[in-house]
Amino acid sequence: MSALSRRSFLSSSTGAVAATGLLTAMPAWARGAVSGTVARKGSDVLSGEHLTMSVADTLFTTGSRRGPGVAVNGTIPGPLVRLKEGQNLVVDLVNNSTHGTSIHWHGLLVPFLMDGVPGVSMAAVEPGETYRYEFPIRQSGTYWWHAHTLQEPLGHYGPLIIDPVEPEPHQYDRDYVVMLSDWSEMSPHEIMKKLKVADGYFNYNQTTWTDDYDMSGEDRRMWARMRMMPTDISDVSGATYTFLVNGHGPEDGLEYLFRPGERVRLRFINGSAMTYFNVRIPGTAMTVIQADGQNVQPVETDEFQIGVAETYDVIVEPTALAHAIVAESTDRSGMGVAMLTSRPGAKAPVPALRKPPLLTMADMGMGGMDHSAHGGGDTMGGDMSGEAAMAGGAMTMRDTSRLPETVKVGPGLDMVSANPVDRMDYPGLGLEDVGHRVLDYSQLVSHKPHAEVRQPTRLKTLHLTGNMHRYMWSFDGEKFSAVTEPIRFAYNERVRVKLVNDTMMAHPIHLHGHFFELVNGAAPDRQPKKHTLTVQPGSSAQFDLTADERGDWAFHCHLFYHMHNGMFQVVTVRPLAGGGAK
Ligand SMILES: [Cu+2]
Repeated sequence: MSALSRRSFLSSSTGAVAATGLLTAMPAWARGAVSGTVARKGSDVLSGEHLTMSVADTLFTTGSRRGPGVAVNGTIPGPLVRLKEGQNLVVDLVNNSTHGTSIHWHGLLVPFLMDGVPGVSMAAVEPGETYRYEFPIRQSGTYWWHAHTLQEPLGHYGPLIIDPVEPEPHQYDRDYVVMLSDWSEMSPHEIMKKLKVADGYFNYNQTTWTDDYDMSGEDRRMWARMRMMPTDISDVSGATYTFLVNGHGPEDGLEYLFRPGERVRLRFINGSAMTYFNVRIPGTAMTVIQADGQNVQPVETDEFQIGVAETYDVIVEPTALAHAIVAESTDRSGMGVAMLTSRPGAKAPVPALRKPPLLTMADMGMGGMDHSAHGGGDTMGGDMSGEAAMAGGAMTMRDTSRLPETVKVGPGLDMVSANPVDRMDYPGLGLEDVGHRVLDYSQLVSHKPHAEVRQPTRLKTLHLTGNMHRYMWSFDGEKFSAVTEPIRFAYNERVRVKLVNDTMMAHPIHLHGHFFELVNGAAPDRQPKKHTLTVQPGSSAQFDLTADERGDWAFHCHLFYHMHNGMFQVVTVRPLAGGGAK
């Protein structure tokens, strides 16, 4: 935001104070009630050992859209919390809004009572209340914070950077946050209601007999018979979302300045409720140096997909006058845009939205099946051998006898992956054939070897399950409200967790309070550490976990409406009392 518009914001909020007669020293955002206050876009920086973060209801506008928002310290996103590894932190969370609130420190190693998940580690902070967080900072890297309540999609989130004690492994001249998010003028309650009524409500890319998708009539009949759509990629799309970069919509012209020849560090954080982004900076390569706050061996790439709640730090050395930073939603219904520019106002062309991708056999959990038996081709729009094979596929997809008995079969489960395979080397939907380099998980290698080299002593398998048509989501067929037992790990146990995705959507699975290591083909002591892992549609993915943080921890899909509709569990880490963990 420019100095000028900042000034006009300040003067207009002063006007509001005078008009309502509240001549206190409190700024408008600290008083709570909406009173027409519009959130400022972008973050201020908060540093030090004692911070105050005040939550307030607000309005938000972007482009021609205007609707409800929740601001922290007056901005969306809220403040950039910038800390130093080894310091202590005290945060007073002041709730001036009309709903329950909390802050979860995403990716931080904190005592579990400081983890900020209402219902698991604390009660929601009610309107008018203040809650004090207090914990030491034991790590460094790029993270973020967000509410674990319905306020999150409204704007209650912000970036978190912890500078390391040791010097950074890479040199750079500028250091910028690129926080991606999605905002709707429709309230989260309303969106949830619409998804319950019709899961395709926001899908404007529906297939019709007159569209120009590359599909045969046979394929179309097959998809129709399964009551599924190959374009069913995002539950909520650009039809209602505006995609934001640091709170700025595409029309706001957000700029990141550089001088030619400089090395620029961009810290990408996906703070969206529901949107996976494909990130490109046409005309310049990106060198990925950090994933989820952990340094990785540098990987040069031209594009990467960032799941909800993941972070990637990259270094770029731009050469042109300007480059567009493009964050295209995976369903290609819109994009977040900002300019990396060497001169204020200079712009690079923004590429057009690419054609929406189509789901494939692999996304249906048949990735490893012998396609030749069905006539070859692994896209549903390919040269499958006809309706009989399709009908067979549709039957296989509902074959619940393939599930272990730990999975509850019921109305909450409408699909089973017949042959889920590991897809760590998959770049993400629609990026298989873009004609340039795309990052995938198999390329991530820990920058330094880690000390933990124990082999896991146990394999814990969990199925990611759902029923698209009823908009029910779950682990092992049971939504959270029906679950009676947490997932138990013994303190210090080394366990391998296998996630099997029985749905046709990618789920970003997040474990609180820990890092786990992706089993991605890297040497055991170089497996990359992450806090959030995308399990690709119809696939399996494994991570190794050392359960070395005591307490009760949330474990959930980070797609907001999946979490709220059941894909949530509690992981309990306790010392063993007698027998072994189950
Ligand atoms: Cu999910």
